[in-house]
Amino acid sequence: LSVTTFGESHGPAIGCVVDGCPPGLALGPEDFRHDLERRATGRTRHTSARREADEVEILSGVYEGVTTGTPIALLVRNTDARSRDYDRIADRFRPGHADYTYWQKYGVRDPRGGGRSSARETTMRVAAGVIAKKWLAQRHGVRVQGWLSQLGELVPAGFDAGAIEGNPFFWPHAPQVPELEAYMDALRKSGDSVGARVEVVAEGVPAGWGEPVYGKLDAELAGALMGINAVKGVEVGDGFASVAQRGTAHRDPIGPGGFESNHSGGVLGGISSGQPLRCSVAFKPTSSLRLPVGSLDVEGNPVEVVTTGRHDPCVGIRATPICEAMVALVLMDQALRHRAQCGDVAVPSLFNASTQCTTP
Ligand code: EPS
Repeated sequence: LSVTTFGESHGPAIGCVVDGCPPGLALGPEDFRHDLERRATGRTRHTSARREADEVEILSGVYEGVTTGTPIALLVRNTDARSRDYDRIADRFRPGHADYTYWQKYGVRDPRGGGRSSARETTMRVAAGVIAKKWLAQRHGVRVQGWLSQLGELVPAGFDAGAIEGNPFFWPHAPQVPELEAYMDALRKSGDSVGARVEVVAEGVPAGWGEPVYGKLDAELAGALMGINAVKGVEVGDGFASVAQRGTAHRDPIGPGGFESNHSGGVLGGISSGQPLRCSVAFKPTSSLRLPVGSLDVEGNPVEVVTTGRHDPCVGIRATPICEAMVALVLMDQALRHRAQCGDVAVPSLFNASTQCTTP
């Protein structure tokens, strides 16, 4: 499976091409609505006020409601771009932002908004991920669910999977939502931004997906998640907490019913173990701020940068569906690769229970 996206935040449209999806998967524009709404700006006061319709047009790869096996091209037209927000910074670089490195690399400045480095691009990752989620669910019973596991210094005081979709933060503990609202209101008023952490779990992944050396499942997940705008860290399983653990604590004992804990995060030796797959993703604070900061302009003159416009005070708030999409795309790719190489191999399960331990 391969995925690429195209388009700029302030161009006429953004899109993606998903190549390698098997034929026969039912797919229509309505399939994309739910996840694109979950990611979209302008739906609550806690994200950017830009209001995009985010309506998907299927340009190719689908005939009479099913995928044909040919490349699937999806298009979303930009309907609410406002480039005047960027006039004041068209010749200068926002500290912490990609506009400096794009300039150093290409020597061309597209002053219409964030261009390719804008979080707008993640719309198409989510759209592509919808295809992978649907295929994984139908073909393998795999379910991918994410949630916000940290907002600035706030962490969930409890966990209820049923609460995640009931609030705009994807927060798993409903009683804390008013506290999060107040936190975001104060942050927005201050003009500053904050980072966040997103957790993603994929349940129902069978043992055996992933390559053992190059193309390890965890390496592919890390690469895919790290490729999302503003991501600064990815963990699989216990991740960096493993540093302070003993082997006796980290290893997951195996009993007749399966693994008795899940510190590995569902990957051993680059191959899925059959346990829930667990990833954690760190998002940096948004760099487009109205609080002034020193920088240089394209000629090297010292300038002050103030970014006005419709920016997210915490881009991690709407990153949950993006992380889910990247996990789903990696899993679909690995499932297809596994089928190509090992489709004829049948190894019976050692375990006498079909359910696996889901907690660390
Ligand atoms: C973004 C800046 C804002 C956000 C945008 C991401 O848009 P604009 O370029 O119009 O100021 O609204 O996010 C989206 C439009 C989206 O759909 O995610 C940025 O600089 O990353």
